[in-house]
Amino acid sequence: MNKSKSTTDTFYMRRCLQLARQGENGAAPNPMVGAVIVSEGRIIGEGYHAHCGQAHAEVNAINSVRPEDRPFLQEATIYVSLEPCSHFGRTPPCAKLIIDCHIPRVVVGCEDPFAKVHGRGIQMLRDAGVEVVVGVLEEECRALNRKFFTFHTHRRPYITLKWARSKDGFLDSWREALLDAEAADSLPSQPAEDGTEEVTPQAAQHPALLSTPLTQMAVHHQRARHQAILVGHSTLRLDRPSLTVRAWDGSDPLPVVLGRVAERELPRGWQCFADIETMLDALYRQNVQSLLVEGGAQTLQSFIDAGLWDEAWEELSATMLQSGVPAPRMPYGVEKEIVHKFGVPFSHWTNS
Ligand code: AOF
Ligand code: ZN
Repeated sequence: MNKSKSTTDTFYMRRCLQLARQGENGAAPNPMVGAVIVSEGRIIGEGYHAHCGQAHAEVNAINSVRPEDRPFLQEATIYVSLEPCSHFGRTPPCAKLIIDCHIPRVVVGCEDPFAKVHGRGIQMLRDAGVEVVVGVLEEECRALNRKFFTFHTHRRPYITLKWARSKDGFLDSWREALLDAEAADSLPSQPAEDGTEEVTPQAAQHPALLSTPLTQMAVHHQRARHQAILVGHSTLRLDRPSLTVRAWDGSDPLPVVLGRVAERELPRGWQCFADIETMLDALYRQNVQSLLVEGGAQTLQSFIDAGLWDEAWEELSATMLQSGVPAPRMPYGVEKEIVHKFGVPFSHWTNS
């Protein structure tokens, strides 16, 4: 590839990435994908994958070409941030559409890790005589769909850990703070006859200690970006969290509890698993691509200790709690950055 061509390819691939991000609220569990059709230095079509189950980026880009520009398809290049699909899923294969439209050149950001595609789209195009360039802005294209890539590569949901830490290093955990104090004695919860723990209804919906309208927004924004959400059984028992998306627009993630909970104590629609591995496997089989773990301390620590996490967010509150459960400990050597969301500071770790 000569230099000027590669600069041009990078330029249009950046536009694909920009378009792909428009699918941020609707594409999951499908990846965000953008496509641009260029003829003689002129963009004649653009599209992105907006909603899972609806048209793919290439289809939208091709459909956006005006009738008078359609003859130019035969000499155009189509740029796509992800390999065009080769399978009949909820929609027909994009590689076939590109071939049928006689587009002679395709520039692909990165290969699709999905087993049904995974190189077959590129092969299908090449077999039909289409010139295919693969790997333009590859890292950016993969990073954009980190959850999708993790899910298909590691065969488990992408795991995000989240907690709030007081200025003096304690977890924002009303129940655990209570347990830590004498108040624990007065909690009416008793082990049930079958050995599982009963839910304490008196504890329902107690507000988090460090919560503010802005931190609420940050939490709910994050919930809306995950397909499932998990707490440990003690948190369910003592906190009765609803785990819904209220302070942000988006659908509620699937609520999951880890540990033993009596069937009668399991809220409707919740799934319960005895251990992390079983839970990850079950969610994978249900095509749940992302999981947000919200506590408590022991549950978060067990994910960290098992190395089963992809990203962690620690909300840094300015409030002192004086006592309680220490915040989870991240492994040494994992680089931390400070990120602000809605003006709220967070420590952020990425597990590479
Ligand atoms: C593309 N272009 O814009 C996207 C692709 O069920 P379907 O038919 O929507 O297919 C979903 C799969 O297609 C998804 O897992 C991923 O492999 C690919 N997504 N492919 O050619 C797109 N979103
Ligand atoms: Zn497709």
